[in-house]
Amino acid sequence: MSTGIGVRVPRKEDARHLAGKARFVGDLSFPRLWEVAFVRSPLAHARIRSITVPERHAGRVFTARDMEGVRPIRAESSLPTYKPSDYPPLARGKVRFAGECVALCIAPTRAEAEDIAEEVILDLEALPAVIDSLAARRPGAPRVHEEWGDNLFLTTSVDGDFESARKRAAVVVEREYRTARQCMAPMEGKAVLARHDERKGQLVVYTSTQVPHLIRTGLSQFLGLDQADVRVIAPDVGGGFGYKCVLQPEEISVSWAAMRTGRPLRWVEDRREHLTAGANTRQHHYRLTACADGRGRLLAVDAEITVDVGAYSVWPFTACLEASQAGGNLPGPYALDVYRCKTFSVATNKPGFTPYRGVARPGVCFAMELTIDAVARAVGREPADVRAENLVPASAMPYTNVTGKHYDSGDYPASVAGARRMIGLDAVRARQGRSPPLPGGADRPDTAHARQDHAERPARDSRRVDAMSARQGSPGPDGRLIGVGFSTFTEQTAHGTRVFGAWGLPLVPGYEQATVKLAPSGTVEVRSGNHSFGQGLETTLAQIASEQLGIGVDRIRVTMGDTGETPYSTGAYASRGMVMAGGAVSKAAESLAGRIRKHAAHLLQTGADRVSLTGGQANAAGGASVSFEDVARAWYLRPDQLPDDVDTQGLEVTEGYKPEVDTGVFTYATHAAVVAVDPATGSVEILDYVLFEDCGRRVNPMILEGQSYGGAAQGIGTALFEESLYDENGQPLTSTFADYVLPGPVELPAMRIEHTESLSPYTRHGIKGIGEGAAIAPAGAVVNAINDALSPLNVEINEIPATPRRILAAILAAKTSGPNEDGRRRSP
Ligand code: MCN
Ligand code: SMO
Repeated sequence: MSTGIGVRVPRKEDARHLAGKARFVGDLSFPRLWEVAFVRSPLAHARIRSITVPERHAGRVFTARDMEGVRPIRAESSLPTYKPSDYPPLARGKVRFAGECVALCIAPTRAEAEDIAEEVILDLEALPAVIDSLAARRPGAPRVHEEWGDNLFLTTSVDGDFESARKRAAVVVEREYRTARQCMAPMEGKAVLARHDERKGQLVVYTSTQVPHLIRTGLSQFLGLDQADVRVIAPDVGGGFGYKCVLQPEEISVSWAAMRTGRPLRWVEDRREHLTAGANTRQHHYRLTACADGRGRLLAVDAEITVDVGAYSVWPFTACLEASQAGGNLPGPYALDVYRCKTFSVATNKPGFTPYRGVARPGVCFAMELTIDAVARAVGREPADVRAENLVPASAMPYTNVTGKHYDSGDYPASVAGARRMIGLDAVRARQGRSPPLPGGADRPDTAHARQDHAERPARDSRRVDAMSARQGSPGPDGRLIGVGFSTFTEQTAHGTRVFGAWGLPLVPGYEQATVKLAPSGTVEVRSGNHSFGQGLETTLAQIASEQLGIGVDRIRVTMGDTGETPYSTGAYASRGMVMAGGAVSKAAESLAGRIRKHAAHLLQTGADRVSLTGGQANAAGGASVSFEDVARAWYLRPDQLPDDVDTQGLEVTEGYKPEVDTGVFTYATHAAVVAVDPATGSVEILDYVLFEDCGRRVNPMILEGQSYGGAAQGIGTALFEESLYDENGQPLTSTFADYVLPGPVELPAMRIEHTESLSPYTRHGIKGIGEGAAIAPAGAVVNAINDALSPLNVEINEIPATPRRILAAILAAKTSGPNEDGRRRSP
């Protein structure tokens, strides 16, 4: 049976995960290994007057003063308005967020190290903190980096003739949107173990990362070491979601302390550290104005986007990445002629911003998709129709949009049609007793039409139909309101050099390399410097090699995550693994297949072009065959069987790869949700959820579905639950999972997924990335559904998460103060 491209091969890595044989940083052990605990700042903004270490702990506590010669993390960018920040791994002079590392304590156990940390005395002079990103933009706001004249890491702008488009518009929709600060909450937090290898004279760092080679580059840069003297190994990694694609200060300080003490040292992030001091992401604010004609066709969009970047810029992706992505991606899948945008990347006294699955696009998708629905309501049409009519049509592909993004292939409107069919839009509308909502509160349901035969709804799951019919109507018998919402996006994946270069990053990723080898035993080894941390790349890279070499994945060993064993790679992020590492493996495996055929041809006494590879054998056209083992044995152990002019390149190939056009390949999807909102409590239940998506050629459809379920689950967390809160002094308020609410199986709907395959013309096998995609659309779909449900109450939610508290507050405000001038009460 084939185990090549398109086959639902069970994940290779699961054999060890399910048997408890996986090894994470926390599982490693070395003689003399000690553990690390950090003293972290209790204040969000303060000058450090002194740090006092009790005499009895001398040699077990280190501060910035000890780390002579270690450079602060500094992510440079060539963008003209950008200001880099200096982020010392242990605070120097000042602290700029609550939770910033101030001292590193070591002891045989974590508990003992924490006891020592408790006894370190910090004398801090509190400074006023700046917490709100809009307030931080105002002149006179306290400054996070005193030497700057303001709190702006970066401003960007795109110009367009918005004003003349506005004059032509039949409707103008103005909105303010907010997305919450969030964290990623992977099962395994950050973890790093560093030791000095005496024999090799090498610093060896085991770290839970998506980007081992980048971490090596960063460690050598900031510790002042030659890259050859650093080896980074990412063992099993329990999820990353972007959090682990940047260099963390703890990676530097633990590495430094291991060299200083000559002792293996390990730090494992605990949940409180993760929730309060580690992972901060997603927080955007939008002012958005859209102009449309009387049918809802977009004429122009104007946006001001503020991203709350926190105190420091991460390396290497900088404080620029999020807002640059937001500004460039807001027009999304829409054919828009006029676009004007300003972005502000603002420093505040919160932990620095890390990329998170979808990078900026969950925010822009939310803002744009709510705007599309608002335009549809303004013109009194079905949002799904208005959405589909505004999308770039398939006939225009490939299409370069208003911000210069080059969409390679696809049929975006067909994804709306697909999601519409899957969710049964007409049946939901019939059940609601209203056709598309009308503007200005005129869309009250005609309750006479509220009862419908639910048999017409084409749902597979009869329990779901029952749940819907029990709650049908508007409001239904249980008082809940039903709503349906859509959300469409196109996502640039596997960005190439030009795209990263345009963001001015200190490193410009682009190509990828892979090594593929026929081992002496006749099995295949694949080596990639990319990493597999949950997304299944270990299996899908093997599938690509299997496709090219005609040997089963059970006989292919994939090695990743170790700079000592793999070719350089900038690593796993930007949904680039399958396209880039997959492309490199494909190319290297193809070359290797050619060499195997050549060697086999000698053994088979035929021409290489008459040899094919299947089932782990080289088969001559006439029927004779030799096994890969025979071929390997001939080359490695019995070259006397091969002619004198044998190709001495051998059976190990390293190839580099980048797509033919390297501006990224665009995956796209439409999600749709049906929700029931209880106007008495503000609670939301997702009754149905569908995804209709594309990622070009699917390598492993089963793994992909897992990617989509997981991504959508995170997106639903963004939509309804997750929020990292800080008080006005910058004190984190969500420090446990009791306060930071993650969706679990009870909150998540049973999702249904359909795939279409719009092959990319630019990549090997037509593959596009998809690892981030499903996290992008849920907030748009779910909140559009909530707003559809609440439309009889003239309530519109424009802030996420759409918690019961926010929904109730908006309903109450609509009741007490009536609708806004355009007939709706909005939040915020
Ligand atoms: N795949 C496939 N066919 C395709 C495309 C992808 O079978 N045409 C499969 C591959 O197994 C691939 C996976 O889907 O590994 C994701 O593909 P890709 O889009 O190439 O993304 P990467 O491999 O580069 O993974 C990174 C991506 C990102 S950027 C984040 S963030 C994210 C994500 O993947 N973090 C994840 N998915 C995650 N999944 C898990 N379980 N854990 C994370 O931390
Ligand atoms: S946030 Mo994913 O690592 O690009």
